[in-house]
Amino acid sequence: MSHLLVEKGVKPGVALLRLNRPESLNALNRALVAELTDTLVRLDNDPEVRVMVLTGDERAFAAGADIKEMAEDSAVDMLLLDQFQRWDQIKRLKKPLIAAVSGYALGGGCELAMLCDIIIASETAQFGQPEIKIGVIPGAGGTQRLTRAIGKSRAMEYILTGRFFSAKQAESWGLVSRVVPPELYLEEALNLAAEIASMPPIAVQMAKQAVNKAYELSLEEGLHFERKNFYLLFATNDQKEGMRAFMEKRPPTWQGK
Ligand code: DAK
Repeated sequence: MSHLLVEKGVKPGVALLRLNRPESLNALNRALVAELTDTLVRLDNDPEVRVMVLTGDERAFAAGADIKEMAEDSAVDMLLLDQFQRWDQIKRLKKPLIAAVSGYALGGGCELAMLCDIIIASETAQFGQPEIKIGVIPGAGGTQRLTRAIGKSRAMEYILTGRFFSAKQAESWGLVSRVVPPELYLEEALNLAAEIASMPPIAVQMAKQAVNKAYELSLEEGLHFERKNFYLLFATNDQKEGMRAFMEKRPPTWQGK
């Protein structure tokens, strides 16, 4: 049975993906990670989709990788399974991916949320990298992305103790964009997705790429990258349309070309 529910066109240009293993708090077993990454890559190449939203349920976004599945694995099993390649596919998506997080986002669940471009959280969200408590450390980017997002001292504190932190803390430290009441977090994420989906799609992709480079390049290299993408957009019909529509005082019609 599929543990991922996919709904295309939930708003214009928006696809919604729901992790659906409620009996184990959406723990990410290998089958689910494979289905999730295959689906994300497919939607990334689907012209009808401009923005993707990933969510779980009220109780959990995802409580981590499936501990029961990996408990008896050896280092060689881990190496041969090459799950990291799956996670890297998420990083390479061209279109924006928004996480709508309620309840637990722990371990691999927190890492999955951090792989998304934007996180909208319910007041009930709890984040953490509790891997230390089961004898390991974060393995899908947690030590790097959490540190970049909330700073070294806090990341050390939470990664070395495995303690959870709240949605409010995550918001005040800049890990999430916004915290909203539990009944609104998904709607808020879908509305944001619809707003982004109404923007010129190539410019959206170029902007996403450039913002992501801010994490990886020096300022000089990042500015250079931004400039190249900026020039490139002057080769699109949408740039001409956007600027002409402004001068003609009418709304633009995007072609995605
Ligand atoms: N894996 C498997 N099952 C899980 C699970 C998990 N991560 N989290 C919860 N469950 C299951 C529980 O075992 C329980 O199942 P039954 O016992 O009823 O069969 C069910 O979900 C409900 O959970 P609880 O009964 O524990 O519910 P509570 O409300 O009492 O507690 C909790 C909620 C979230 C505090 C607790 O379930 C908990 O501490 N869960 C584990 C959290 C955790 O340690 N997460 C980090 C896992 S390590 C990799 C990439 C990533 C990773 C690894 C490799 N590669 C690329 C190779 C990531 C590693 C991790 O995430």
